[in-house]
Amino acid sequence: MTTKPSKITLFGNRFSGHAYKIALFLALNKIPHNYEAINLSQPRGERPEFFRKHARYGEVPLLIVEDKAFVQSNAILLHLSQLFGIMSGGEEKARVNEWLMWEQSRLGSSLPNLRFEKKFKTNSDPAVQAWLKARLLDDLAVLNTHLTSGDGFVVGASPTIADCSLAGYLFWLSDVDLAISDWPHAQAWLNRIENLEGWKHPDKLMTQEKPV
Ligand SMILES: N[C@@H](CCC(=O)N[C@@H](CS)C(=O)NCC(=O)O)C(=O)O
Repeated sequence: MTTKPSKITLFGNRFSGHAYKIALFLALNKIPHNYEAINLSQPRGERPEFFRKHARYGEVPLLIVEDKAFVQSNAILLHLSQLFGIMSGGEEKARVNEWLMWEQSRLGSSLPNLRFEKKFKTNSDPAVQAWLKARLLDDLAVLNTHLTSGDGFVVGASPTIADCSLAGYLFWLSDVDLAISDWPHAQAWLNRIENLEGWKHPDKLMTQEKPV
């Protein structure tokens, strides 16, 4: 492990599961940090200047470690895991990385996009919702099947950054009118995450937020 950074700031939004992944990692590992809420209903050009300067793609999460900026949730998780020497999966690191890549292209795309269409978008196209829902159902089946075997977490018997990532949006599954109980192995795994010391629901973890 390199020297522990003394100043970490997470820029997030209380509706963002991608930001929650980082908040969850920091909470589970009791890593002191500041939290700054970004109002995503503001046009990109009107968001705080510091955020606009450092968030390369205009999105949360943005993590500032000392004076360096990091974006893209799974890249941030990888960086934090390396920085603190924790939750990397040890000898199974390649497997952890595999799930992080899958999350970005599948579950971390289908679920947030369907949730956005249903919860936040006016005049959402039912065909778009149907396409996203079909992908999401496939993704939940993949995750549930994977979790039928194994030692309790996505890779091995201890939580890794793959768990932080894959759980990012799942505590909000009811927002897309689905119940995790239909995927019992995924449900049992989420319960294990909920029982970890320091865990908080996304609605509780990113609270210093003005309503949007
Ligand atoms: N691939 C990115 C996705 C980040 C993302 O989609 N962020 C959304 C919130 S969940 C955002 O900031 N949207 C605001 C905007 O696009 O203006 C990651 O994993 O960090």
